[in-house]
Amino acid sequence: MQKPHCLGLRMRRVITFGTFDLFHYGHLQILKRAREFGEYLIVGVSSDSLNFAKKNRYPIYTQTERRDIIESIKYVNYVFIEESLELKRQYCLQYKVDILVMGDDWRGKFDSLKDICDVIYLPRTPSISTTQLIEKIRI
Ligand code: C2G
Repeated sequence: MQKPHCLGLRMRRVITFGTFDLFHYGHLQILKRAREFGEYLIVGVSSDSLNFAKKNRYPIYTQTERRDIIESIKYVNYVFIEESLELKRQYCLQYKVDILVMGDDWRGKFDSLKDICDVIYLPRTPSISTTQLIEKIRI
């Protein structure tokens, strides 16, 4: 069967963002489900400095390591480093995205982008987070 772009149909481009530190099952699930909304998935991996500014600590894995891990996931087509939370509109326009997907811990936060793309919040995978993993490893 021919792929949509061979038939002259434009692929639907999906974007999502995240830190993806200590990559875990919840991260895999959001990437898999985000990709199901289109044919091309773009991921913005937040920079180390953005994380430090937001949480006052650096991620366990560097942005290069986190980017390399995300790039190796089969659902992902393209990865870039997200330098600022304020640049979401610019990134969505730059990458010509049709749909922005985020976990529902971000519900409502990106509704202002609905004039340029669809905005979808998916339920988080229960009982797993980077913070919980760090706590478990510490014990
Ligand atoms: N996620 C999920 N289920 C979990 C944990 C995370 O669905 N159990 C989702 C989050 O909702 C998010 C994505 O995985 O959509 C990445 O999560 P984080 O790495 O925690 O990213 P975060 O620090 O929320 O993003 O512009 C956003 C920034 O890049 C920061």
